[in-house]
Amino acid sequence: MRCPICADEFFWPDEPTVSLHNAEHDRYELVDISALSPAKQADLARRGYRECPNPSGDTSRHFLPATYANYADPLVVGLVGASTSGKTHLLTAMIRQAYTGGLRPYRITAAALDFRRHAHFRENYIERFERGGALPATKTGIIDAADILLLRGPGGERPVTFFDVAGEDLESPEARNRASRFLVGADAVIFVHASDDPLETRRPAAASENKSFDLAIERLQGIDGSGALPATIAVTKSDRLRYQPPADRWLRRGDEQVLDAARIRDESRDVYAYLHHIGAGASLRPFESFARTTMHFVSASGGDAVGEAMDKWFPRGVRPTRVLEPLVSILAMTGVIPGVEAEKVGKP
Ligand SMILES: Nc1nc2c(ncn2[C@@H]2O[C@H](COP(=O)(O)OP(=O)(O)OP(=O)(O)O)[C@@H](O)[C@H]2O)c(=O)[nH]1
Ligand SMILES: [Mg+2]
Ligand SMILES: [Zn+2]
Repeated sequence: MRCPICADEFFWPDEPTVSLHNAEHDRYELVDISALSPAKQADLARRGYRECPNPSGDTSRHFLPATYANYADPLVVGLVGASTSGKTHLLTAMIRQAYTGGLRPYRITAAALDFRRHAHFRENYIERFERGGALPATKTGIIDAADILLLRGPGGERPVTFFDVAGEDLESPEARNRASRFLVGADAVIFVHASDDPLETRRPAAASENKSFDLAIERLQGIDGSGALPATIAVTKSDRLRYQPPADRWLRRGDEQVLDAARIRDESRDVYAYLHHIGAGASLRPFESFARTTMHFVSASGGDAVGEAMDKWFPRGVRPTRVLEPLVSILAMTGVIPGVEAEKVGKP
């Protein structure tokens, strides 16, 4: 199997042990479960971890949920976008909504697979976001996943690992940048472009350059079969476009309740026209580079934050809009949402 964290392939031995996290000492302890009843074994496996043998040794020690290898077809989804483009807010709003039943129209439920990782994500991201606090910039040099969920639905059970690293690392041309290595194991990519964002990204909105997209595409193209990788472009911070066609009409729709490939194609066409019109042609490169792509207008917070650098908040609270649409497209293109309609998503 392939480890979702370090992207190395390794053999997962059938050992009767799991590592349990000891919170008091903040360490993992190896427990032999062979003498326990099957019910207790299953319970400990659900709560326990397995250390990745870390074959290339290019990552620090890391642990996977002990049940990870029980699932046949795990997914790794990465976010790519410039620094302050809105990746972390979008991922937080997306995972939050997936948890609160947002994928119900597709008969998919979401649960934590990695309980410790999810508890951390909940406390530090979801809860802060729900209180109307802006989230801090992601630290550079992080080579770890944000969260690992288990999605259950008509397509079976699929673990989904999300990567959200610092835009600065994604924009760094340094060869073999460790933080962007997740791309090597990615099954799908969410490209994040901030609409109307000259202030925060410190570049004119029209400048047709998108280093993070270019570098990621270049890196992905070095991998066999990467052309078939499903990708979606999320134009986030679209709340700033809410009175502007064509974004207004999509934002007003709110969350969709059915999968409709033709509607997704219409939205993609509108996003394409928008990006083209503002001269952000470079942000359309994923569309040209991958066989299956969709594009969406989204807003994580629903409005601008106020305040200073480390202490920013959303004065009217947060109102995520259409944040699940990029994820739903990815789920359709990766078969997590099965069926004939899903098979049409992202195709011309
Ligand atoms: N108006 C509006 N502002 C947003 C939205 N999402 C994020 N922002 C603003 O954009 C800033 C940056 O967002 P982040 O999610 O931290 O961006 P990032 O891409 O994760 O940035 P790095 O971690 O530095 O790569 C936030 O502090 C917010 O002020 C949105 O949906 N609407
Ligand atoms: Mg971030
Ligand atoms: Zn690993």
